[in-house]
Amino acid sequence: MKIRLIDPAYQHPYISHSQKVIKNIWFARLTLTTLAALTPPDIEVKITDENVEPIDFEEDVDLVGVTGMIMHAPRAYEIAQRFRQRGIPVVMGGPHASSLPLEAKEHVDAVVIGEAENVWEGLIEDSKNGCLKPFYKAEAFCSMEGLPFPRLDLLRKDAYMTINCAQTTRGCPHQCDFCHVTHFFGKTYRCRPVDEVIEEVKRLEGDFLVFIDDNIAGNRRYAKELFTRLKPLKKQWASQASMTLTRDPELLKLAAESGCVSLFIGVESLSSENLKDVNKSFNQVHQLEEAMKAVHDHDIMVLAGFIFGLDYDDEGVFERTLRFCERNRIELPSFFLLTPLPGTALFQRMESEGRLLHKDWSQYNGATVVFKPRLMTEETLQHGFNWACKEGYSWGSIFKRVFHPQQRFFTRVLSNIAYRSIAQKTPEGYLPRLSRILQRMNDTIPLQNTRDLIQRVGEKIVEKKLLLGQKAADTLKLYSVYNERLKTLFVRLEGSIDREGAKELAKRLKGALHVEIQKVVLDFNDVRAFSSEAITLLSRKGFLQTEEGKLWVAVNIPNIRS
Ligand code: B12
Ligand code: SF4
Repeated sequence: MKIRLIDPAYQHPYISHSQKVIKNIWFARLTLTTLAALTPPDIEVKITDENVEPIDFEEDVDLVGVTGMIMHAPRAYEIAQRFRQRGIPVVMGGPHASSLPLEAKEHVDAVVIGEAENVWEGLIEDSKNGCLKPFYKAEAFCSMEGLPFPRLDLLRKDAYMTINCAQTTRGCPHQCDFCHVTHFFGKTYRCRPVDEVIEEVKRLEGDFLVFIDDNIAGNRRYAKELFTRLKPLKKQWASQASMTLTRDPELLKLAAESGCVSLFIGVESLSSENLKDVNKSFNQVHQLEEAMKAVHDHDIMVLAGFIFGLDYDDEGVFERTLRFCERNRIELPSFFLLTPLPGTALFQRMESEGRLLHKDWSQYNGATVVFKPRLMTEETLQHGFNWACKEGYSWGSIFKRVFHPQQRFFTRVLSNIAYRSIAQKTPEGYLPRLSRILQRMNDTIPLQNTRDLIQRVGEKIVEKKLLLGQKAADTLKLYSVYNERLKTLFVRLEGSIDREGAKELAKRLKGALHVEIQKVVLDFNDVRAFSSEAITLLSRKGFLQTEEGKLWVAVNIPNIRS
């Protein structure tokens, strides 16, 4: 019996990669090499990754297996159709088919839902006997012990940056709403025996490998043992980890000592409201800069993932995020558009709110807007994203992020050049019109005279003196968000306002006016101390109107008369 396993190419005008790019930055997934390893030895099995070589549709085979992420689905279905026209049965598995098995079944003879380890041999037997079932789903997740080593020998070694890939764990202890891993593996996080991983790594040629885990440090005890055992092998490795790794100095040090040279870390957003909204509050915004520094201090390169289009993102998010990357010298920023993947909590929410624009899966690629954003129009989100991708890999930005004395300087520059070649293919975008304004309106204004401030204690009660032991904040913080759909700028003030602070605030508010903005809502609820002069000044300038229908609408203003 002969089996051909196929990884469909993603055919898109600018997101699909050229052979050169694949050679420079891609590593091979372990999907088909794992399936091949699970195939009984008496069966001839071959792999075609259509990204690097064409499919022979005339080949004489008995069974075709196709995999695919969401945006590969249309191409996977085309491939299936071509083989089925010749009477060759096709089976499909992978993230997309596992989420939408009924849809996949319309195009193939059999669908494997979830992991293949416990069903693949049986499926092959059924295929031999001409009695394929429509669906195969293992009753439980497979054991992580004794997994066969992936058949890397079946890949075209010269086509990728590396084919040296291994997996140490499956799943992730977290459950971020947008992530498919949680849907696929449920709440499980399973680790392979360290001995087996070490044996597999030893067999890999060369001194660099990629652990394709979703979160290599999800179980600290396991990770510590793994890293300790990796040390003597003197390999260099890259992987993915959640931010929690950066908070464990011992683990981070061990990772570096064991050869970790780069980590993909899902930062996702600089807004704690966004992170909370997608169940990712364990990324703590106030610790982000420190976390990036901790990774850099161990000379580990950071590939930071950011998502644009979350519900609390306004049009200031693109510039803010890019400046964060530059300030924190993030070597390889990776920007994605929020993409609701079928099966995820995010998809369910977007669908129930009627916010999905369509279900053309080929567009669900992380670089095309496929849903209605909350605070922006689709156009603004798409253009802002395009701008960030291009600007993030402009020479100016690369210079700010990587040009300073550090180890592996050339590796950092070369990877940026490779990423730049992809970023340049992004269609033109623009920095949204209000971006600059929003940067100034999300800032901290230092105060000059906090001694005479009146403390605000409750809704109505105001005391002339500060409460015992309490000190008025010596800054005024501005948090602003622009809702493009409502054409309204919301400004939340936090801290204290003295006369000078009020003057600066008034200046910024006037400067924020733009033809786009039809209303500015000023919220004083979190102003804990103020001077009456400050309030009088703001009132005289017209910022404290409370009537609806005006340009300025103030809410929760301190009551200076009580
Ligand atoms: C490595 C990886 C990558 C690499 C891929 C490199 C390459 N050469 O393609 C990189 C980093 C480039 C990448 C990019 C992206 N990725 Co990715 N990636 C992964 C990752 C971490 C590991 C894949 C892997 O090797 N797994 C190990 C194998 C053994 O597991 P498996 O693939 O699931 O296969 C098992 C079963 O699914 C089943 N099976 C799978 N296929 C088939 C086929 C048949 C016939 C059968 C019988 C069974 C079967 O059997 C296997 C053994 O049990 C997965 C997460 C994960 N845990 O799988 C995400 C994942 C696949 N990626 C994902 C996404 C979204 C992307 C991006 C779109 C991200 C983005 N927004 O840009 C891009 C798209 C890139 C592209 N153009 O193709 C999602 C897919 C979700 C979905 N529903 O489609 C995943 C699940 C991650 C996530 N957080 O949600 N990715
Ligand atoms: S931490 Fe990463 S891998 Fe884990 S659920 Fe969240 S996004 Fe997915």
